[in-house]
Amino acid sequence: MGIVNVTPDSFSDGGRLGQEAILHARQLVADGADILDIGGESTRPGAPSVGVQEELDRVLPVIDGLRDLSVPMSIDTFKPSVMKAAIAYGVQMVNDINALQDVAALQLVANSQVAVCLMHKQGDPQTMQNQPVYRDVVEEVIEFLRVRIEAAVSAGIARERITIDPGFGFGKTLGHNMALLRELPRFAVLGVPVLAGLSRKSMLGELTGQDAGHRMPASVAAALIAVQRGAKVVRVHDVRATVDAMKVWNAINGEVR
Ligand code: HH2
Repeated sequence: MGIVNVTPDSFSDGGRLGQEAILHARQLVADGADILDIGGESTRPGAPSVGVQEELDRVLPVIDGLRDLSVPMSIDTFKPSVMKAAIAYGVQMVNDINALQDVAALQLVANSQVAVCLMHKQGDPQTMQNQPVYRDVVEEVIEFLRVRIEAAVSAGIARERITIDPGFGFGKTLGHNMALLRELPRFAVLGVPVLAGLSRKSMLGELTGQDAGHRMPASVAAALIAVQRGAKVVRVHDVRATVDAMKVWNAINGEVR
């Protein structure tokens, strides 16, 4: 899943709007992305919130400009009205960092045919990194996602439409993030595909000492570890480098003899 941030302020790649975002998205597909995740609001820790109209003005022209591509598009938003407009424009997936906890979002997705990614977070982007506390982070995140899957299924969303995400960096310390990555295979108990978003995140900065612009090698390593531990989708900025790493992983797993 290639990240298309149509924002002025995303933590590592903000500043591409309109036509520039469209060209960037096309490059990600040429690089091997199977899904494009389009977002119009940064959710980095402390990010200011964006109004609905502004978010729509950012993402809809980009979705429209990519309609001819064969890869499915996902809308990265927690706002029901943005989901609704993006679905009308043809996106095939809703990526909700709020895991459809807003009833309007739940109903909207239930009344559509689109896929959905349910992500865990503790708190809100403005404050989530202040002091995240868990009794047992892996158990609590699995339990949260189990409840959200059940809520989605009860609302009429078939299990086959659901992907889950532990939400790396969303209200988690380095220790919490490492525990989740280490124990990612445990998420298989939920019976739906796992998506992992580790790309350029501050946990990788903490481990390597690199700023967001220099975290590509660490991001590729993290994506590979996530896939080795069962992730079916990795949400990344550096598509070509990640695809190359996956080719090596696939070869060693028997695709090349
Ligand atoms: N991370 C970000 C945004 N959306 N969605 C899912 N499902 N999983 C994630 O880990 C995830 C996400 C934050 O990263 P990014 O889009 O690179 O930055 P920003 O929020 O600053 O635009």
